[in-house]
Amino acid sequence: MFNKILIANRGDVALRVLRACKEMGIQTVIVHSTADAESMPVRLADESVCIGPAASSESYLNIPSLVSAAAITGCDAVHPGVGFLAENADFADIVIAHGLAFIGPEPDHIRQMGDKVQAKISAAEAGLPLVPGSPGAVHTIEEAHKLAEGIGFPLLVKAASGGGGRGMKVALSADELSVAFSSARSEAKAAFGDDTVYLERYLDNPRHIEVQVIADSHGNAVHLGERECSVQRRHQKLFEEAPSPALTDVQRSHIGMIAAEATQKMGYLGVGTMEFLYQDGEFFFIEMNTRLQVEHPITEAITGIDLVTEQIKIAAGGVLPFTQDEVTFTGHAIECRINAEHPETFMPTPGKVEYYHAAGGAGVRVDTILYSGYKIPPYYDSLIAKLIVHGRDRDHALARLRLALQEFVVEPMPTTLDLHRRLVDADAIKTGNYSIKWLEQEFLTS
Ligand code: MV4
Repeated sequence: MFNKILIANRGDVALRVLRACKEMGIQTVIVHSTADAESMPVRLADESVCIGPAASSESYLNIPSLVSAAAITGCDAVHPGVGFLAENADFADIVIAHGLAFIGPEPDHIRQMGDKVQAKISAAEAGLPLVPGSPGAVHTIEEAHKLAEGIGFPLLVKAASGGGGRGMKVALSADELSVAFSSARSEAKAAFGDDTVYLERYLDNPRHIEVQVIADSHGNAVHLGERECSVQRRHQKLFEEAPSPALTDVQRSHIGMIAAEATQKMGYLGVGTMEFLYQDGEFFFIEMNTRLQVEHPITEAITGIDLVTEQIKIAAGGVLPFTQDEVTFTGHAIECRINAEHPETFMPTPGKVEYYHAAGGAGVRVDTILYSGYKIPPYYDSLIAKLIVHGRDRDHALARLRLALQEFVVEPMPTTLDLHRRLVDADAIKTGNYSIKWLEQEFLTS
């Protein structure tokens, strides 16, 4: 096992990883920017290293500073957390080249899944169902028109380096294809420095359902069920639940099984998430995330498995301590992302928290770095707390969520707590009958 881990992140996820390390008796080093010097993970870690100024590009994304911090403190492993460099294959390569373990998948898997065209090719080889589309990258408009005849309209032009919706354009008919193709390419070039695009049939009203997988370096791979992540705004998830209210138990074990088999065939290592669109009873693989996810606690709640301690054990060469048959699913879990954002305009609301009170009680988990007096910096994403509830079934989880949201206080700034308080009483949430369009096109417009 590792002696000392460098936590290359900030915020609630840095604290999440820190707690896992402490529980395992592993020494911790936290890095931080000047803006985060007073943060809770910095106070709680065994050691801390200031790696640069507030701007992420000069601190949390500064690879030489991070690797130097690991070297001078004598770490033997690096945990990248969520976001920042967690899916940067070059960072993983450099960490490994410096004799440190990277707590995550192998760099080649990160690289492969970062290229969405490659990701689809390996997913198909591993037996996952794809959205019908171009067999690979599409380089010319003539090629696009030819392929589009077979795919049909409406279709999407997507950036190979994309994700998060950037560089994605809809073409409703053949006369819109040229404009969609060239604007997707130029947007992709500007955002990612890569103008490679591919085509997919456009699904007009899908759900976003993702499957958590985990694999060790001894050939064992299992799935830990799915998460329903359709409640989102501008590709930012706000509310996630597990299991998905849309699936039957048969569909659930089917998609889980094929995801676990694919993970094993790929020789994947560590935790990962396979993202699917689900529409009219069918699953379509779209992307794979090669990192821990923000919403991992809902999977932890229903499985009782600690994803971060498992991640660390796997990176140290450990064997998965459970088989697929030993993974059991209990009850229902929901996560609300509480952001320092105005609940209607979604403008960030950084500043000093004068008063903080967390919800509590049975089945309630709060992952946060908040404390009364904490100054929410304006430089980073606005997630300030994750509220996770677990109940015996979906109605029980919703009842616990409603109560927890009543108890939760963050003052004086507006936060998305108020949005969640309205959300829990929405009909579509009560029934579980929503798609990726529901929040933006129905809930937020009413
Ligand atoms: C799609 C789609 C419909 N049809 N692909 C958006 C981000 C990227 N990760 C994939 N995305 C989508 N791909 C096909 N063929 C609709 C979306 C999409 C979406 C997907 C998941 C969660 C929220 C979304 C919001 C808008 C569009």
